[in-house]
Amino acid sequence: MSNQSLEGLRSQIDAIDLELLELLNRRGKIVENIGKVKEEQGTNRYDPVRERQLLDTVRDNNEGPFSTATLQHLFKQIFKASLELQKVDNQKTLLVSRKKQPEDTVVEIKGEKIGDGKPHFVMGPCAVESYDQVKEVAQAIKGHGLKLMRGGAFKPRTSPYDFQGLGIEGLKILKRVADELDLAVVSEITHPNDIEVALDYLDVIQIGARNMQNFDLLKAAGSVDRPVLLKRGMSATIEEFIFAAEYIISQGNSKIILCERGIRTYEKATRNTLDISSVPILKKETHLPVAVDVTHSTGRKDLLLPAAKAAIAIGADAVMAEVHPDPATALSDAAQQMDIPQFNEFMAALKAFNVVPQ
Ligand SMILES: [Mn+2]
Repeated sequence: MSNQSLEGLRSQIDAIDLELLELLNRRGKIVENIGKVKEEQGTNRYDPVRERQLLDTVRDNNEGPFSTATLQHLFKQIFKASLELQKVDNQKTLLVSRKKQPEDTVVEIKGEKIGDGKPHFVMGPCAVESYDQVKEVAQAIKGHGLKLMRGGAFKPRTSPYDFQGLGIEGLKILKRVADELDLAVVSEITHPNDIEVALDYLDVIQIGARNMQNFDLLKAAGSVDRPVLLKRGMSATIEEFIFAAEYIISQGNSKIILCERGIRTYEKATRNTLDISSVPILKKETHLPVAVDVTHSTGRKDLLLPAAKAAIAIGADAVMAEVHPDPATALSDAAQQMDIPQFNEFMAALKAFNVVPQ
């Protein structure tokens, strides 16, 4: 075959490629319009029956030289790309999305403005054990000019035989101590039916890692006017985490603080793997403030300070850690809670790091 005819054939291919490109994008525009119509109708974007019909049409009309399987594979890729096109469109409409609201959400809790650009701290024991225990930690928190006190009353534990928390009694202790010292209480609620009761005792409703996809609980927390601290599930992707927050905001409550608390990986040197890069990703994708729980992500006292520095440096709005007057006797997470002198050192080191208001 002469060079000239080869060039002629190649220019035919070039023209067809341009035509294909134009046709694919024309198809894409129609797909976008279909997406809009489906959204108005509230119908599902993915339609397997329609896709089957299209694949059958390819089979019935294929005259070669490509095999039907090859062509069906190529068309499957086109269908997949079309769905992706609609997905990007769909994400624009998420209420937690930065595209929906470009400015930061600031969650105000008794004067503390989480998301105002300064680091905030949520400190306190893993579990509420007694009034005296909570009071001692609360005084140390107050001593550092901090406002937010955490403490677990409902404790979802890995083993059903481990300490399950004091329940409502624990919430009452937290509330009493917080009132005495003008602190705000952050505590976990594990059952949708307890959300209403929690309003009497809590300034922030925490939804724990194990409940991140408890959709009834998310909806219940979303239907009240109280800030929610939502922890990332231990095996949840960032996308799943964002959708969990969307469950809350979709019910009307936009006072949400996202909390990275480490994810499960093969690494055993730490209790979980602190996914530090999730912080800027979450802040980029959503308008919500982001906290980092340095206790449960690392599970190691010697890593609390470097992890807290990293969290603040990468843009976290709050750091959460556990403090207990006598960690050795704690009913849960004994190994990883700071005692009060360690907590004082932790705060002093962060002040020296020059990120915490003096
Ligand atoms: Mn704990």
